[in-house]
Amino acid sequence: MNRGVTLPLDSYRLAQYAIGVPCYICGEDNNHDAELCRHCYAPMALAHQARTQHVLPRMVATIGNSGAGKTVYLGMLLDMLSRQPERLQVLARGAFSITLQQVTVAALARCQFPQKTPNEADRWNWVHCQVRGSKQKRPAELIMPDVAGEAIVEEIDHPFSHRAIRSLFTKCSGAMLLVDAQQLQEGALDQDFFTMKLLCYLSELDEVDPRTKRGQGPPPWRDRPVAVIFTKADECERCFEDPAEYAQQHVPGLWQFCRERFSDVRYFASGVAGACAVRNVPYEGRRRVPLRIEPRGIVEPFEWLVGRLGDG
Ligand SMILES: Nc1nc2c(ncn2[C@@H]2O[C@H](COP(=O)(O)OP(=O)(O)OP(=O)(O)O)[C@@H](O)[C@H]2O)c(=O)[nH]1
Ligand SMILES: [Mg+2]
Ligand SMILES: [Zn+2]
Repeated sequence: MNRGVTLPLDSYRLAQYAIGVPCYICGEDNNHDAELCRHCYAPMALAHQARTQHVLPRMVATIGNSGAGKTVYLGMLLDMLSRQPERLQVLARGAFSITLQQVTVAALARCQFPQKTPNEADRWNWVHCQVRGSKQKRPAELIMPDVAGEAIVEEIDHPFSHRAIRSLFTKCSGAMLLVDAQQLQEGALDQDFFTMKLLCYLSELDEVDPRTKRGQGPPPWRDRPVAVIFTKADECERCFEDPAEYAQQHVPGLWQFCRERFSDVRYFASGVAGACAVRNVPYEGRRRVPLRIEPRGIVEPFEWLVGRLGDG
């Protein structure tokens, strides 16, 4: 004998999949329960968080060649700010926003530098935080990813190869451009070529972005604040004395380009290690390790940039 049973139909759940949730970074639609955007691999939490806020988060790009020191700088910056609330108050939004600080500090505490950022976009660390400067009335909502330098180079050489990077550069309100002072000291020209290519790429983005032409979105690149930061300045003290003069002498191409095409540029020097040594690591070869951590000039560039972004 068959007994009648009532089975609830869960088909209403499918309705949720009919409505796409746009990714905050690239703007493409995703399912409501996606963790990462299926187009650019940015965390979808950014889109969900942005929808619940009155002020739309703005993006700050940290740009630099592979090995320029982006991960070390950003991780250290977030760690210092979370411990010194009197200068800038920073509040992380979402647990994923703390991973970068955690990974960097854990490595430095073991007297190591963090691993190179993988080239795959789904493995990048994103930080979404609320920042309030001492002179600002309202806190700013900022999104700052730590992307791989190699991916930046690929996107510059082959536009549209990395969606997240292109969207980030198109939409960001300001940038921190990291230049490896240690390499400059050794006379390598890579940094100057990389930064000139990058600045060309950025200024061309304005020409292709219809929102800039219509006066929507962030201002054209020429008016966005750019903090040029000489990293690893602990290896070359002269950099701290006058970073602008150092730029003029060691990266003349960058200096000239910034003077002609960008109106809001300031030069800084920063260093995280007090002293470094070279260690032989099995199967890896020679690796630089920090002997002590003495952060200098870390907060100043970011403080300047947040001040330039204003309350808007
Ligand atoms: N002396 C000194 N060396 C540093 C400093 N910051 C970074 N380095 C060195 O630079 C290397 C690269 O630093 P990262 O922060 O991983 O560089 P990155 O820009 O994130 O590189 P990608 O992840 O490949 O894009 C480190 O492994 C260190 O050897 C610093 O403040 N001082
Ligand atoms: Mg990195
Ligand atoms: Zn996306």
